[in-house]
Amino acid sequence: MENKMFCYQCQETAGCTGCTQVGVCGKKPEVAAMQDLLVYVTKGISAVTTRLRAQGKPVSREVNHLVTLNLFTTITNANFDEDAIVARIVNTLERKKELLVQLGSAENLPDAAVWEASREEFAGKAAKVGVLSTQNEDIRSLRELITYGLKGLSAYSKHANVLLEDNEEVDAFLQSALAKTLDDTLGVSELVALTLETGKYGVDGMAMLDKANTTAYGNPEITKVSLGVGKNPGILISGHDLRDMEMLLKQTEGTGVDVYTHSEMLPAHYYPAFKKYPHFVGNYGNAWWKQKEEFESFNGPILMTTNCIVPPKDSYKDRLYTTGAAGFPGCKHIPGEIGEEKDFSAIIEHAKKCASPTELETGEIVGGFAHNQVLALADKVVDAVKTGAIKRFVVMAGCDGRAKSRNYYTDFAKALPNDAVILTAGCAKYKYNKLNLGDIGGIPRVLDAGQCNDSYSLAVIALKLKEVFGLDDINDLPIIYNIAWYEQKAVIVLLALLYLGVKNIHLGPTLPAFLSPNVAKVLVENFGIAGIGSVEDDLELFFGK
Ligand code: SF4
Ligand code: SF3
Repeated sequence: MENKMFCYQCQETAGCTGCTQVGVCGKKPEVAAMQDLLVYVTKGISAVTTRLRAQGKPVSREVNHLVTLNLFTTITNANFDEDAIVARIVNTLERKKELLVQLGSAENLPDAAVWEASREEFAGKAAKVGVLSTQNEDIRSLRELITYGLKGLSAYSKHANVLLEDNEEVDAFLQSALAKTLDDTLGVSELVALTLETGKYGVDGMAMLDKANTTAYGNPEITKVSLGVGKNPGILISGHDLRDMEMLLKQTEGTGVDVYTHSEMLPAHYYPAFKKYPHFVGNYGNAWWKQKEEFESFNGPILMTTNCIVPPKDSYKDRLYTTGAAGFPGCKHIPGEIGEEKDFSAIIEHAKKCASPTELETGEIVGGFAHNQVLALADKVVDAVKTGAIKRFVVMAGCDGRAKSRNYYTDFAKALPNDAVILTAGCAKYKYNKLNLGDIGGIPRVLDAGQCNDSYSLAVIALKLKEVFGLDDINDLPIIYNIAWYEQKAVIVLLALLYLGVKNIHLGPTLPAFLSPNVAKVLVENFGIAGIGSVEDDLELFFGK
């Protein structure tokens, strides 16, 4: 069958090789094509900005934000709206034209940097610039690995940008790296080096976001989050954007409408600034992939601030709103640029007409173990390690997903020895955060640092423990890494960990399809990256018989 599209950027890619007819995620070929073209023109404008910087000319924040928002828009499950993506291509081409004038000469710039066209030509061009346009499979693999890492970095940068934090160095790197993925003179070794450098900027980007979040909303602290529901109508907010969270909480105050978090927004409960709202009730449901059932029974409107959107059922499509990088055709999009106050009144009025949520479960879960909170407990943790009460930490951060094979993570968590503590972040936690795995001397056996970007916290904790125990190598700590991945934010987290020198990371449920055999070999030989096996085999591998 002829390929209508080619995308292999996420873990659920068809047949572990590539989606070629339609995305497993629901992405249509037309949307995939426009995403390919958006990535292409974003690489093009990045080649221009990189040249401008080399000439000592400044690049505006607005252009930096355009680049990151473009990439964020193409992340798995963020935006399915072809018109919105086309509008971003058109806007990027216009901005690029202005920048080319500033540059003066376009000599030796790649095609992506000088290409311009009308809307009618987009589809034809898109067909020529997708992933498969790079013939050599190793170069393709590395270019995509870097591009996906940069997509993740863009998402995290954008979350910091909305809190008015910027890092010109990160943006300059991001754009120069994008431009390098167009450069046919770069071979495997240069691109491997660029991959690791991307990890360095991943650390910087996550540090910037951590600073932005904690400056704006305080340090996450131990928090019990209710899983039940109240009697008022509610709004469910999903995704990762804490600035949207803040605006929604403020605007719903005193309206009689409650606010619930979904999936990756759960950690919002851990921040002091959000705890003060009495109508911030709890968390509803589980990870992103269960939203078809759970959004139906929520009964009220849902605000998607980022990925992961599952194409909605008709039964609740009119209740689904998007904002920021997120989009879905036919669903209302709430506009608002960085620095602007968004107007959520339509969602609030909508909620008032809806029934209260149907209860899915009761009880509570505990979280809030970001670096500041864990370091506040450092003495207790260090003691527990010294006395042998805690023998191992197991980092099980990352993503959740539909694949049945992900039950491995539930079974693995259940089967862990009682003296092992799970460190987590991201939506992967929903595989085991309601199992009641108990505590060790008051330290819960599942320590949730927050969203996927808060994996940064886990690195800070590891580095601190290394210091406390006087170790030279981060790999001498009693920490096992068994990470689940799904989309491209997990890629930047992985590259960041590699940059920090972490070895022997296990990645599942399957290794990325975009790793060619040779690139996978480089990761295995230099970093000990491995997949997962059966729970029994892996327990034996990690803990011995
Ligand atoms: Fe397929 Fe994943 Fe790409 Fe969607 S994002 S089209 S599921 S590879
Ligand atoms: Fe989840 Fe999409 Fe990755 Fe932020 S919301 S971790 S999958």
